[in-house]
Amino acid sequence: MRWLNNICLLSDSYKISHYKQYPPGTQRVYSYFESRTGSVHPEITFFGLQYWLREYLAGPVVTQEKIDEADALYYQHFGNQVFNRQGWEYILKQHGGRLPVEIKAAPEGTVVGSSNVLMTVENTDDQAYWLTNFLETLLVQVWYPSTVATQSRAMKQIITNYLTKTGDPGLIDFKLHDFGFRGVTCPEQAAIGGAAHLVNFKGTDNVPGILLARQFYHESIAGFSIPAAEHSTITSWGRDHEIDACRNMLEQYPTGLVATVSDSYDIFNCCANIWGGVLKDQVLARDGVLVVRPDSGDPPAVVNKVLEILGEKFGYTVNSLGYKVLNPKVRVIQGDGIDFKMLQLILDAITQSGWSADNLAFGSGGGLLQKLNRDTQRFAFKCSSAIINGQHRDVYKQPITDNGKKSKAGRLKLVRQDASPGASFTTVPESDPRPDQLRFVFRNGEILIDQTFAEIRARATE
Ligand code: AOY
Repeated sequence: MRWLNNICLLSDSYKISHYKQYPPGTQRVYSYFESRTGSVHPEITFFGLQYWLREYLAGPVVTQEKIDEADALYYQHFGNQVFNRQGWEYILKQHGGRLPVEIKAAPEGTVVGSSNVLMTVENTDDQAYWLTNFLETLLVQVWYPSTVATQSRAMKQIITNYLTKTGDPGLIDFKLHDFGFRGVTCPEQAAIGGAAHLVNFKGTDNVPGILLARQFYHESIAGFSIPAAEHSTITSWGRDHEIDACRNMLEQYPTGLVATVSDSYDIFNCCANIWGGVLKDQVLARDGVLVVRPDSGDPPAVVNKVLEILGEKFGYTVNSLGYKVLNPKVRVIQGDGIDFKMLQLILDAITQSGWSADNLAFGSGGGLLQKLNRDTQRFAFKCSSAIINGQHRDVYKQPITDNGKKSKAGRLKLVRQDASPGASFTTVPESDPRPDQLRFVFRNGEILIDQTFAEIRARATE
């Protein structure tokens, strides 16, 4: 980030005041991050921490200029001297501006049942007891890539189920394409959410997602795309010239995959009389695949009808599973209205009509990157242990007004339930003899583990 790079200013305002609020003699604050029961998906794909560590927390991040800037800003913001200038100057002088905390985390790409510990944070210098939870605000933002990866993986499972039942599950990598760049709030969010989706898939139009995987996870090209039309490139030819726009697509891209949005005026006419009519021979002669994109109407009904028309015009075969597969020169992509629920409705509708899921790919924008929030998987960061005057203390909350908000107590580890490699995870006290699956990723300003996108992808498919 060219700005928003002063760590003293990257927290909620109230956290500035917290250093005075812990009990006297507080030396260590130990906190953990979890998804408190999956209200939507029961398993979390943990992803994105390495971006926050590298972009915001690694190296000497505190300078005298930043402290001075924060001191002045907070004086105005609170109308009082609330800022912990001494605390930050201590980090600058004693630690060269490096953050005296250590962070353990699940390996990225790990799929963990909800209500397990995913990360722990603890200060490494008694004077910096206040720093652990100061970092909550930034660190909890990992909820976003983790929720995108979780939701994208759930959609992958749905599509895979239908491919297995009606076609070829080997096609899964390109079955859910990221259309979401325009629908998110800023390029950084596009990058983070886009990379999270690429943990599970390889199709994307979200270029920043590729950039994040390249810059922070050593993957030179994590996602792929193809030439494709938008409405302007079709409608600018004029209402009576849709056919010329379509012909132009075939001529400009004589080989390979090419996608054309086909609902500018009448998707059914375009399928029957343009693609399957005047241009049919050209489509069949093409050395590649034409991907027809409907983009309006009730998705299950429209997709079904488009498959029927294309089947009638271009022909189809019946595969060994008994499902119809279109002539290999034509396929369909539905990118309008796709979220977790709609995916299921469309796949169910086409299966009922005897069409293999092989015929269809999906695009998803808002449903993939924006239709979610921190409560989708109920992510939270809470203190569970402290050392006060040399004494360890278990720390937790348990509100009578919502027992679901109860937090864990003590120092935690994440273990496999049993010795088998794919065994599910459970959270136990640190004293448990089983090996901790959390690994130290950060200590005193240093990043301790460099995870690659390839290993993260492999973990997410374990
Ligand atoms: N892209 C597959 C390649 C991408 C897109 C991007 C918003 C594509 C469309 C397509 O076929 O049709 C952002 C809407 C569509």
